[in-house]
Amino acid sequence: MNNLKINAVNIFMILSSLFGISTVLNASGIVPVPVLQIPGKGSFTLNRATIFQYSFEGEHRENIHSAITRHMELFYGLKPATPAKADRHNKGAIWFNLNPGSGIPAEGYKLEVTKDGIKAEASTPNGLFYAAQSLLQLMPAEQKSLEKIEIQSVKIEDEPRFPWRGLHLDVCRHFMPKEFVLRYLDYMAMHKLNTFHFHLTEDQGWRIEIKKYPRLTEVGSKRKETLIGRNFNPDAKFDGKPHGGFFTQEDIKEIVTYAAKRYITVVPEIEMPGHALAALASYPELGCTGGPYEVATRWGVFNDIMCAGKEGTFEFLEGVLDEVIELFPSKIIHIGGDEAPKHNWKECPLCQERIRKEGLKDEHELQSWFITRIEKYLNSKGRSIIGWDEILEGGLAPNAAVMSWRGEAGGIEAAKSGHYVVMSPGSHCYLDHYQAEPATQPLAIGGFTSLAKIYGYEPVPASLNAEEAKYIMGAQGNVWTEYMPNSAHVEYMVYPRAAALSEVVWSPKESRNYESFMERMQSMIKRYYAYGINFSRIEF
Ligand code: TNX
Repeated sequence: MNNLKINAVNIFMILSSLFGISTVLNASGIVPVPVLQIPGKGSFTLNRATIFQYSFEGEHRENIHSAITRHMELFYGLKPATPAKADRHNKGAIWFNLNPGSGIPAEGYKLEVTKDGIKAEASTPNGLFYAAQSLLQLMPAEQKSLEKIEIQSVKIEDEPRFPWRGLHLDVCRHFMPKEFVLRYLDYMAMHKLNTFHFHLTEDQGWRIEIKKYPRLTEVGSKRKETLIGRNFNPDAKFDGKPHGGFFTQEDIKEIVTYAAKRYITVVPEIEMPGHALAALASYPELGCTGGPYEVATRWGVFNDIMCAGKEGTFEFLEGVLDEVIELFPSKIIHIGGDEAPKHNWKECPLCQERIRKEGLKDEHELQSWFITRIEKYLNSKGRSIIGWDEILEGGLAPNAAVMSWRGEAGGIEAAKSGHYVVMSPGSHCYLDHYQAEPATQPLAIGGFTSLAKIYGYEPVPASLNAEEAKYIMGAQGNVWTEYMPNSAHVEYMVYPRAAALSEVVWSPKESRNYESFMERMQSMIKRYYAYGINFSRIEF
């Protein structure tokens, strides 16, 4: 993998100096920028008669071919013919060659366009899917009816820098319909993002049907009203309107299948022990005080969390997780772990008894014990856990990965102790933060993460040595929806910033260049128009 990268980067450098950097960087308008692109002479003409051939059949062929068909129909009203099987490239054809022995790294691909045809090669279907995404970006970005499409000759060699290229969505603070989640996945695929972090449970709403615990959705998926304006405004008013919604297990299956066809892993997050008021409102016996509790109507951090002393809490969580792992094939399950105030645990006789019995030092160690117990359970089912960086407090569960959000310190500590890490620091990766001067923007939670700032993010901290750096699985953009009441608003906050993130996690560090990115984004923006994405026009 590294060899290919080093060679590719070297060739890239040589070409850059020969032709002037922008010629090479913009050989095509592809975002995220590929590892290597060598422009060729002439072009290939694609028309209705062009045949798409594949070295393989079955569901992967269907996934790749239908991604191409959908795009070509929507953009040019040109529907490619039914795919055919071929073991070699035929003149005039577009050939997708799945070649496990090619030595191309997982998710990587080669793509060659000449006047005689197009060849894509990869060792995995994922790689061919990304070859197809790049090919679509070599086609005209404008949506207009076309009978033939000219594709400039080019040779591309490409592979992602990181295996975790994540985008998160909080469907709890504001529920988002299934149709939108599916579109969200489409846009991720277009940017070669491969991990969808689905934040499903919160204080303000429980959004996944669990058959064993029906009250989670009967009670926990609804709140009676929602705060208007900022959380910390003491005069804040409420809108008086009930808000609710949840995904049935059938919906979840549909989302997971849809994602898989786009080579996206859906990582579900079930929050524990904090951010759990909706669960407590449904089953008050899960809390230390026994309630009553109410699904939260304002934002923030709440003292009422799950009781760590009661066995019933673990019976409940195991019951929930049993259904979750049936629905989500992801090896990694997110167990939350953030923002769990220890106030109630300090007062609760059962939590205190647990601390004594288990020989724990304090409530932080109790949280660590809690998470480790859940980790053991999930490990026994063949899954592993990731949690927010608070799970480091009181000792990290032995096999846990860490999602570093309060800056990078948690991620650095975890990587240094041999734990896998996803970087998602609030400073650079929070897509709920303002993207421009707040006075010009709709209300947001705060912060400031411009397009250029996220583009400049470097997921591997300088303080890690090469060995430790291997534990950085990648980075992720987080989309908390306290101040995003609907899907149009989510799109406004996410695009084009997720495009900048895609280049951070996919492209070689050396190839990143903001000017080139902005130039290439001109084409991407045209695609956003065609797809009807409500992107932010601040920079465009
Ligand atoms: C902190 S990030 C939270 C979320 C909020 C977010 C708002 C994290 C692990 N916890 O519950 O929605 O800040 O930016």
